[in-house]
Amino acid sequence: MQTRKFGALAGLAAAGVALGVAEAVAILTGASTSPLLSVGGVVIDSVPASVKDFAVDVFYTYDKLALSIGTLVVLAAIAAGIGVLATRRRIWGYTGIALFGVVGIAAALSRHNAPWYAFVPTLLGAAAGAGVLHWLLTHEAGDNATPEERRWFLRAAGYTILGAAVVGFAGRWWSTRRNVEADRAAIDLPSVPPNTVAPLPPEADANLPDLAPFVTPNKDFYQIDTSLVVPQLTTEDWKLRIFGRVEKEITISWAELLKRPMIERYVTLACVSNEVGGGLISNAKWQGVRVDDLLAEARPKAGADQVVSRSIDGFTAGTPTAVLRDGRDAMLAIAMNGEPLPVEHGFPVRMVVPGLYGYVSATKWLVELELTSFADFDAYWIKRGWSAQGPIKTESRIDTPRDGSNPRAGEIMIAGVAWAQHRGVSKVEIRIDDGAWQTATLLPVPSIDTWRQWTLKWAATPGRHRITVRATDNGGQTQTDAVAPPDPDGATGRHSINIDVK
Ligand SMILES: Nc1nc2c(c(=O)[nH]1)N[C@H]1C(S)=C(S)[C@@H](COP(=O)(O)O)O[C@H]1N2
Ligand SMILES: [Mo]
Repeated sequence: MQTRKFGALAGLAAAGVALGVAEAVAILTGASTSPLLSVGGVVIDSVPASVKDFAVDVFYTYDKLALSIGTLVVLAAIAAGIGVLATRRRIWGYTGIALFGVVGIAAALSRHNAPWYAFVPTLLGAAAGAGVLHWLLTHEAGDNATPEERRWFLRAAGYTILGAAVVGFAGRWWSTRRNVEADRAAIDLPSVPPNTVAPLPPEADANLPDLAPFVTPNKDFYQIDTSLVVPQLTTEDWKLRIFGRVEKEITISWAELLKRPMIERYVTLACVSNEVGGGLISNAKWQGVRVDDLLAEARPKAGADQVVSRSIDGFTAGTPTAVLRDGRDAMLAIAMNGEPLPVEHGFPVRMVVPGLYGYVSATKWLVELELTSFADFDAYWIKRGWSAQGPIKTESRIDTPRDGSNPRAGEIMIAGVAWAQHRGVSKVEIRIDDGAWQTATLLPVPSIDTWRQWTLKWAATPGRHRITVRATDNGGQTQTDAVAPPDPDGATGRHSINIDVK
């Protein structure tokens, strides 16, 4: 075997073992101490917002999978290079591993709430990697090796890489799923007093194929967050601290939260990154505790015009204190569509605020509410150039017929959703080609805080047609046709589709 190939394999084996050991140790010390996850987290937090939008656009919510795979490919290439160098001078190999170690340790220690022992997984991983490199290099099967030695080496390197990969991935999977799913399954949701339950009008859903259902099933609910693996927070470890510019600091445990009065509401969440016609919007029934009650107990001081909600992973959103206290159903949600919050959607507790985009309100894995001012603190996306104020814009979408489809001539149903959370949708209009705006039928809704389905029957004539939608909210504002991108405070424009009627 050529020395170069041998070196590359040895480098890969050393890196595989280093990562495998580090990930296995991180099972004990916590996901936040994993070098892979903390380096990934640093990358996510430091890429410019424009690149991140691009990633969201291109990979949708698979952006993090793409990031992980990309990282592994780059790591493998560097590891192979280090291995090759190590066959020339061994010290270069150890130096390469040490540099990786330093990067991993620096990243782990820099993470939000990093424990003092966050360096341990990387240190042990790097030591194991160096050991493997040493071992393989002293059993050098380079140019003057016998065929048996070569085969032995290939097999040793192969098994080492495979073993490390299996240990690493199995460990990561096991450690992220362990406690929390069992904890979640054991939860007995407190009942909601009947008079606080938001009734769902039976006719809210037209039940048309291709039309987004009025209530989005949890598994189909859009997901956006900055965490590489979803934070795992048990109800036992969870507590919420309300502090900052308040008269009375409050800390609440899970048991105490469950004892408080609960409400249940349908609220449609929307992401500011949603493009016109896009799918980063979903509707669910949330159960939780009113935020205004808690704030009233904490008594915000004068000038505390911003409530910063902070996640266990350090994400922050800044919400106007006035919005949280204006009587709308802002809540600390513990359940989504009748089950405890799915881990991806913020288990055990998240914020839900009707009328505001998620990036300024909907903090998942919530652990802190800090009363401060907009002048004093910029939350996660504000630091990256997005608007500090994020009211949801009045928008609408055509779901059926599908863009580019070929429906048969004759009567067809055009249908979609429209939203203007906390103002409510008062009218939806449809235009076929350059015709007049026709008023669509609005389906009933439980409140002004959800999206609203709409339908319009149309006698489709053969040929190409363009269908455009616009909504008007209860404030009398009609959705603008001025096209704007999502950055900095939400996309505008009108959704239209092209069809070819047969
Ligand atoms: N901890 C945490 N909470 C978060 C985010 C995040 O990155 N981290 N993203 C916010 C954004 S931008 C949106 S749009 C909503 C999405 O909530 P969902 O994933 O449950 O749909 O969560 C918000 N809460
Ligand atoms: Mo978002």
